[in-house]
Amino acid sequence: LKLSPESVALNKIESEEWELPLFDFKTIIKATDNFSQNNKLGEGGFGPVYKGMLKDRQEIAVKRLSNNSCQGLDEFINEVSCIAKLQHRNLVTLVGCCTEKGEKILIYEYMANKSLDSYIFDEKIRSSMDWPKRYTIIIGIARGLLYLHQDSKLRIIHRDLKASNILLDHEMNPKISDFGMARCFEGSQTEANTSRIVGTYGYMSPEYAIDGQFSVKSDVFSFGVLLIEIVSGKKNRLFSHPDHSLNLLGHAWKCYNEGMLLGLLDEAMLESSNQMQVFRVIQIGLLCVQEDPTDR
Ligand code: ACK
Repeated sequence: LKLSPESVALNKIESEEWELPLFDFKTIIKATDNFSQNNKLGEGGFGPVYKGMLKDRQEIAVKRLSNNSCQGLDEFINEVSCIAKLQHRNLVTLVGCCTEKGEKILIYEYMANKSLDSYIFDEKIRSSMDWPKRYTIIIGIARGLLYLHQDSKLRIIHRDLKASNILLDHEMNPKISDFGMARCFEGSQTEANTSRIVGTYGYMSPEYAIDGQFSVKSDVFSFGVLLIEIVSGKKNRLFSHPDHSLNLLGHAWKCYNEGMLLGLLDEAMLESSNQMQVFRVIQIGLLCVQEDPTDR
């Protein structure tokens, strides 16, 4: 019997290696009321997301991958294998999955306040986000990212960090979501090259957008763009095309020091006036995306 790589990967997901509950299709259907429009939360990159509830009344988000692309299956396997091993208060928790009947379904904790995207780019809603709240969100994202990069045993590069992939729970705590494009580094590996560039242009570092080279630094670049967006409320058009990024920024910041990032953010929070805090956060955002001054 020769198993296709696909079925080997699925068998792996179903084995205990991932230590995740496998839900049967009936349970999922029931939980989501037949995947109806009524409980659809939205449309993600790989298919619709529905709201559901488990037997113990825990609210869940059910991500159902569209069945028509094998690209979807790769991403599904990638997402499960990556996130199943992760546990952090600033990462959306994967509750379980289902691979029955050719389905590829991921079950996540439900995030009551949707994505950061809807808060920062809507002027009316944004005015309800005061500075302490914005800082809590910024620090939370930084903590989640640091966990991915260094605190979890794996070194994970998210590769698609952006406002719409930051979800907010009922207390407005931010959690990084969508690991479909993430890559795990093994051993002493610190960077990789790919010919298949995935992610979102506005947030991509030049070396990744142009040469397909990625590392923790490319995530930090995206984090910098995100910081500028949270502070300014504007989608960063400056970086919306890779050529622009190249012309305007040259090489992305090369001297990323993981410990430094949280320290700088903490310092910014200690500033005495709101105005100074905003200024410092903009500085940090720019530092994340700017040319490395020591690289000349
Ligand atoms: O901005 P949103 O309302 O938040 O619209 C998108 C949509 O599904 C497609 O990604 C929402 N979504 C994704 N995952 C979750 C989750 N775990 N809890 C609540 N909503 C979610 C996302």
